[in-house]
Amino acid sequence: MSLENPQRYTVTAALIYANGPIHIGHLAGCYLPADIYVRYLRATGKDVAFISGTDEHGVPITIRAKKEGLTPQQVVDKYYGQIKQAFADFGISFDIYSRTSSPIHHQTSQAFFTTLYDKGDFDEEVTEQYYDEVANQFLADRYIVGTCPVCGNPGAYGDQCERCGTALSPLELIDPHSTLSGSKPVLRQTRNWNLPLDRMQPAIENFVNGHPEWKTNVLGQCQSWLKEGLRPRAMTRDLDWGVSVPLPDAEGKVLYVWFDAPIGYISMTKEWAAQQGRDWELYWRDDHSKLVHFIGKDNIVFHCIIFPAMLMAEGSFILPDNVPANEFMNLEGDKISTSRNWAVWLHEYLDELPGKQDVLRYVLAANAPETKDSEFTWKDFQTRNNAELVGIFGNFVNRAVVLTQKFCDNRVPVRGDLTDYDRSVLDELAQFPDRIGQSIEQYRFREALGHLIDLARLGNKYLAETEPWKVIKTDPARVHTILNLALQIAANLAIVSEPFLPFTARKLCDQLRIQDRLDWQNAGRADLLVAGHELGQSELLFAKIEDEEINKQIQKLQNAKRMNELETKTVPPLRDEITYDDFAKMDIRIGTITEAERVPKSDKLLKLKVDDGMGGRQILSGIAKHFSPEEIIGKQVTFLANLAPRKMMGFESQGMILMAEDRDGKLALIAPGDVVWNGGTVS
Ligand code: B3M
Ligand code: ZN
Repeated sequence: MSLENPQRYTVTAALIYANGPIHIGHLAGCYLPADIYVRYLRATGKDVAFISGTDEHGVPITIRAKKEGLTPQQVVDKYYGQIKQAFADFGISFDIYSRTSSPIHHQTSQAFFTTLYDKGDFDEEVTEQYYDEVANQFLADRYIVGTCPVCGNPGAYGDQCERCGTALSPLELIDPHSTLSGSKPVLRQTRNWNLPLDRMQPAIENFVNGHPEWKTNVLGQCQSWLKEGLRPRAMTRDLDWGVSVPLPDAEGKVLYVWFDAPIGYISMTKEWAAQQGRDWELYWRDDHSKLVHFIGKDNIVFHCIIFPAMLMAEGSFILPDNVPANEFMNLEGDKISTSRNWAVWLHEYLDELPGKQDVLRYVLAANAPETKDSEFTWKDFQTRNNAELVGIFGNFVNRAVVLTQKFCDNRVPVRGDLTDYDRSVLDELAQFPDRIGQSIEQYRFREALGHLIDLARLGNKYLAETEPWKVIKTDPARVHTILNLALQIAANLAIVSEPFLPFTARKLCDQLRIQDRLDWQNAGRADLLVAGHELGQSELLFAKIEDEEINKQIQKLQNAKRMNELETKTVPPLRDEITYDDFAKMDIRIGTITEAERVPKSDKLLKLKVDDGMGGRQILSGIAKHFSPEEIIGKQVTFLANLAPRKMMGFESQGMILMAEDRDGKLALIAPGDVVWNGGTVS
C-alpha cells in the first residue's frame, strides 16, 4: 500500500549515464513526469526533495571514452555539463543535479558497502573470468567479442548477440577476443562479493506484493523476475573505473555500477541538504517520507528489486513507495537510437525552435508512454500545437485579455448578477483542480493534461456562448460579468498549468499581473482577481507552427537516417578471381545514345538506340529508375559490345550498358562524355 498523508516526499529521477547528450525519449520517459509531479507537490505546499544527477561509472562510460579517444574523466566532465544544461533549459526543476563522481558519493556508497560487509550480508565467491594479458586487466562482458553460438554472428558481445538478441555469458562465445588489445583472453580466478538475492527472495516478494497499486507494466516485470527465481548478483567488479571497493585486499576492484548508482540518490540528498541547512535523514529514514523513483522501463528490476534489497539489507532506510516507470517513446515509426542518430536532441530542438520548451513538454506529456510504448511524430507535434495550444488554450486566454483591454480599460471588471449558466460554469471550474491533482497523484499525467485542456475548453465555450463582443452594444454591465468570469478561469489556468507548462504559466501570470495566491489550494476559486486590478501587457502564449518548420525537421531526420545507412554500409565482397584472358574476351566500347524510350509494362527497362560507329544497335538497359529517356539521350556511354544478344520483354538487346553504382545504389555514367569516336574501344 501507498503511504497515506506523507509528511514529505523524496522524488528521484534516474541518474542517466554521462556518456552522451539527451533526447526526447529521456524527457518523456522519466524527467518530464517527475517534474510535473514535483511541481504539483510544491504547488500544494508539500515538502519535496527532487533529486537527480549523472551516473558517471561503469562500462558505458569507459566504452564511450575509448570511442571518443578521451579518458573516462573527460567523458563525464563533458557530458555532465551538457546534460545539466539541457534539463535546466526545459524547466526540469531538480532541487539538486549532481554527479556520482563527487567525494560525498564515493564516501556514502563505500560506507553502505562496508555496513553490508560488516553485517555479513555478502557471499564471497571465486569465479573464473576472462583476463586480457596484454592490457593487464579483467574484461567486462562488453569488452569481449566472439562468435555467437546461436546464430554464428562473429561480432557477438560477451553479454549479448545483437544480431539474434540472445543473452550470452562470455564463456559461451566461440573464439573470444578482447576488444582492448585484440588478444585472446585467458581465464583467471577472481574474488567478488555477491548480494544473495536468492535468499532474500521471500522478503522482496513481500515488498513487491505489498504494492498492488503499482503500475501494471512495473508489476509485470517484477513478477516475471520473481517467477524465474532471483539469483545472487556480484556487487563488485574487476574494473579500473568506479568507486573502489573499501576492503584491504580488493586492489583493482570497484563497486558494481548498479550498486553505487542508486545510492547516488542518497548521497545527492545529503549534498542538497547540506547546502540548504536541512536534515537529509528525514528524507531517507523517516517512515512518514514518501520515496518515489521515476525511471524508464529498462531500469525497473534495479529499482524494484535490487536497490530495495540493498536498502533492506542495510536496514536504516525507507523503501520506495512507488516506481512509476514509463515504457519507451518511439520516433516517426522507429526506435529512438543514439548510435543511429535517430532522435530529437534537446539541445538541437532549442536551437531550431527557440522558446518552444512548453510545446515539447506538452506534446511529450500528451503522448507519454505511460502504459505502453508511444510515438512522437512531427506532424502530431504540429497538430497539437496548432489545434490545442494555439487553438484552445492560447485562443481563450487571448480573447479574455484582449476583450478586457478593449471594453474594460485593461482592468478586471466588476461582476454583476450571475446567470444560471454562469453558475454552472463556475461549478465546473471548481472541480478541475482536484480532478487534475488526483490524476497527477496517481501518476496519470496524460489524463491530467487532458483535464487541463478541458478547462481551457470550458473558457472558450463560455466566451463563444456568451458572445461579449456582441452583447457590448446592448448590455455593457453583462459584458463586465462575463469578462470577470473569463479572467477568473484564465487565472485558474495559470495555477493548474504550471506543473505542465511552467514557461507559459509564468507568461500568463505576467499578463494577469498575479504573483501570489498561486497555490493550488486557491485553484478552483472564482475570486482570484479582484475588480479594478489592472492587467499587464497582452502577448500571445503560443504561435502557430507552419508546415515549413515541420518539414525541415522531418527532412533532418531522413538525412540522419541516410547518413547512418551510408556509414554502416560495407563494401561488397569481391567475386571470384578471373584471368587476364577472361577479361580480354570482353569488347568494351564507347557510343552515344541517340534514342531512348520506356519499355511498356516494365518500370526498370529503357530501350536505347546506341550509335556505335557501325550503324547503331539496340540495347535494353535496367536504368529506368535512375534516368529518364529525355535526360539520357545524347549521353556517351560505355557498353559491352560482344555480349550474346538476348530477348528482354519481347525486344532484342545487343549488348550491355556499363555503369558505376555508388554506396547509395545510385548509378553513374562512366564515359567521360568527350570521346570523339563512337565505337572507340576501352583499354
Ligand atoms: N545509469 C542507466 C541509464 O542511464 C543508469 C540509471 C541509474 S539510476 C540509479 O539508463
Ligand atoms: Zn546470435
